[in-house]
Amino acid sequence: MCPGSFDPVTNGHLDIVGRASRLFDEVIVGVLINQSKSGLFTVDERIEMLTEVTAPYKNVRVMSFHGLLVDFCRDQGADVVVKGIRAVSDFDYELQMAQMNIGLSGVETLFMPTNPLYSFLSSSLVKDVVKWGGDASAYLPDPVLARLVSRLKQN
Ligand code: COD
Repeated sequence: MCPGSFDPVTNGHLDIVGRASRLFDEVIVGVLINQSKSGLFTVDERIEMLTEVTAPYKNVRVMSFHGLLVDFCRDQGADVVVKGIRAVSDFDYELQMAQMNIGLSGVETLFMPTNPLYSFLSSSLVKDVVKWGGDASAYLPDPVLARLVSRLKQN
């Protein structure tokens, strides 16, 4: 299970999903439906983009979920959560979540070190770069960049 907000998916996310797809028979990308936080893209749009950019990985499927990640993992029969760690700053919170999740249900979390090319990359940072006219082409898959540019032009 590779969970997240993916608002939108970046090359950092994609790198983790691609590497997970080589380690596991089946990978689910779980997009959180967060009622208390509206994103730039709807959950359906995020799923569309994720489905397009993960198409080369034949064992990856994209789904949405709400509520607890561990419940979604149980429903889908997923017993490992894969998370990317960008820097030490990610680790504190990720460790708390991993320990809570194992306490709640026994689901294991596997931490993967980020590709150094993407270690500073986040969805919010790329949104800001594109909003102010910066070049984010190294950080987003082409179709995602195109949709982001068009969405931010509308806003
Ligand atoms: N390089 C590598 N990996 C990256 C990068 C990058 N540049 N950017 C992000 N990632 C990875 C990280 O593993 C990250 O966790 C994941 O991608 C998703 O990133 P985001 O930013 O899209 O998503 P988040 O951090 O908002 O997602 C948080 C979750 C949805 C995973 C979390 O809130 C959750 O599990 N919520 C469900 C409710 C729940 O169970 N709560 C209790 C938790 S203990």
